[in-house]
Amino acid sequence: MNPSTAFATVFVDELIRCGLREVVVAPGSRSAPLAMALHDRCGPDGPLRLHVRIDERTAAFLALGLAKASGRPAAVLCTSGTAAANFHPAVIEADESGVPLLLLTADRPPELRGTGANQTIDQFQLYGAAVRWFADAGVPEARPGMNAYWRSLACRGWAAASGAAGGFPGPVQVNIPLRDPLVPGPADRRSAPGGGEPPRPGLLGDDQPGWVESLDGRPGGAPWTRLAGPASPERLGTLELPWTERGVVLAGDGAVDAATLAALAERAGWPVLAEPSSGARQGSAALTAYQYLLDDPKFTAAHPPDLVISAGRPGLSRGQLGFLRQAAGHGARQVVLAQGPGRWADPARTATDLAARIQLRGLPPAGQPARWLRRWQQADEAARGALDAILDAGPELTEPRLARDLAAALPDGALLWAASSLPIRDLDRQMAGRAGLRVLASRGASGIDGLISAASGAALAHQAAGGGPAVALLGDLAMLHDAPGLFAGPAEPRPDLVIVVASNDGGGIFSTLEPADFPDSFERVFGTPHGARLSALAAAAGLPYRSLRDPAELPAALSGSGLRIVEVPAGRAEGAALRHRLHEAAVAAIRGLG
Ligand SMILES: Cc1ncc(C[n+]2csc(CCOP(=O)(O)OP(=O)(O)O)c2C)c(N)n1
Ligand SMILES: [Mg+2]
Repeated sequence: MNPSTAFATVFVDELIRCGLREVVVAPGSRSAPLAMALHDRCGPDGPLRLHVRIDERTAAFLALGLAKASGRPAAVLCTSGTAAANFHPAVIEADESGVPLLLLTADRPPELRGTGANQTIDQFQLYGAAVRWFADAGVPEARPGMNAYWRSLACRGWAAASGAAGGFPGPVQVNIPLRDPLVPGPADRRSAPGGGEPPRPGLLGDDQPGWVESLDGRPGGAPWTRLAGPASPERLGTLELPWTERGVVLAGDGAVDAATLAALAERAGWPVLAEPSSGARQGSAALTAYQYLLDDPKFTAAHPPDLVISAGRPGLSRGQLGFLRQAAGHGARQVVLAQGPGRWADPARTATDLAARIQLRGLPPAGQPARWLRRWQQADEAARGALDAILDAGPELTEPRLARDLAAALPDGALLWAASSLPIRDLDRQMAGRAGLRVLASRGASGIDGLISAASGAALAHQAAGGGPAVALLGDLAMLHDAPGLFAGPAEPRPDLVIVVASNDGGGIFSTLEPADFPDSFERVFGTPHGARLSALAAAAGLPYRSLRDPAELPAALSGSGLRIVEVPAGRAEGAALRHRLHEAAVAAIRGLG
């Protein structure tokens, strides 16, 4: 067996022993040994599920979605050169949001580097500090000791990406220089069971032609380095707090143990201000219009908390950050719950305490009226009533209404992927709290890139684990940004995913921001109308498409199976005007309570 094939076969086998199940491959020649080894281990009964994509940026975001929804590392493989650089946006998102990714970048051997050799760039620590761990594997060689090296290398990469050895999960790059030959030789093919298949450790036993040592892994399919039982990486402890009436829970993306936190808030009588992708927007204390409450300085001045518990990374709106600062000004204690080892969010630098979790002392007897919570809830209900009256008045499926109705229409067990820009914000302002819906978003770096792919990956993993239907709510620029994410070959696993596009011919969010006051530059530089026909894009990808305007037809539009596109036409200026009207009406309703 040649060294490149031996390495790839052993390395893939070891990653499988660690727990690898989902792998994405983008085509190339230098990566051939790994691509073939991965392909060899997938199939109806094989341990791996393989996904092939042309564009490495798409491939990496697909892996990100797979890893995010499954909670276990997904691997993505590319060839040398700019291919590896195209992983970078997903690497940054994975770093910021703690998603375990294994980046396998094939490289040219050292003698070809720095010589102007074809498709050769500097791949050493290509992603800088965005990875948890980087290893340059070295060119595989046929000498004793390599089996232990390759297998322990795979285990280290797995441990660093998954966080199983104690760190915060995230991306890991293993750079793999490979020398020709890059495909199995005739002898390898002949010797393998079944004739044409490449050899496989454990199947071959002693039959490893020309190799210098056994390439077998540990007996019984065990990994080379077994990690001791459930990880207990937290050094941070539980913070014991005396109960106080005026507490507030603020939950952002990446909140840990969100359901427990929501239940605790309910018991403590504290309103829950939870972003859609926090997972904490559930239970009777979760508000649906909290952003409008935070928009109203009169309401926030009249309701200063003396304790704020924040989880995940809040920061979807200026209102949340203003609220944190205002609470700090009143001397409120602010307890931040860490997202994981070494990772916590404190965007307003107002944290007074950091803890893994909290425990409350002196809770009032259950069933006692929670006056503080009631006041927040009454304001929330008043705002909701005013908002719904406006949303329901017109015949059109406006963007805010689409967000509200979509989140309500999906069955329990469904997954909703929310794009950056207005989709996640419309959901945040309009979505009713509910426990059965899983809302995911790329909030680490809040990019509008890779979202079709990330949503596809998340849907694939969600459904592989028995989850229900999936929907992605995307803006039209986000859709165009990741158009390659629509294209997958006939052999590729397809998610059951509806891509619902809020289609306002440009960046609608900018119409709600300061640049909108500069009409000279606004439309071309910020609005960025493109006039793209999404129906034609869908046709190019061979995907079902429909346009949707009537709110009553939303459930029917979501029906079907496979990957499909639903376009909801909208206007940017009209959207901004509607959002302003919603704000005014909600604040008036809150103030109307006296
Ligand atoms: C990769 C990337 N490029 C640029 C931005 C800046 N940006 C934020 S929102 C936005 C407009 C998004 O437009 P669209 O997806 O149509 O959503 P809409 O604002 O219309 O809801 C842009 C360009 C970003 N977040 N990420
Ligand atoms: Mg748009």
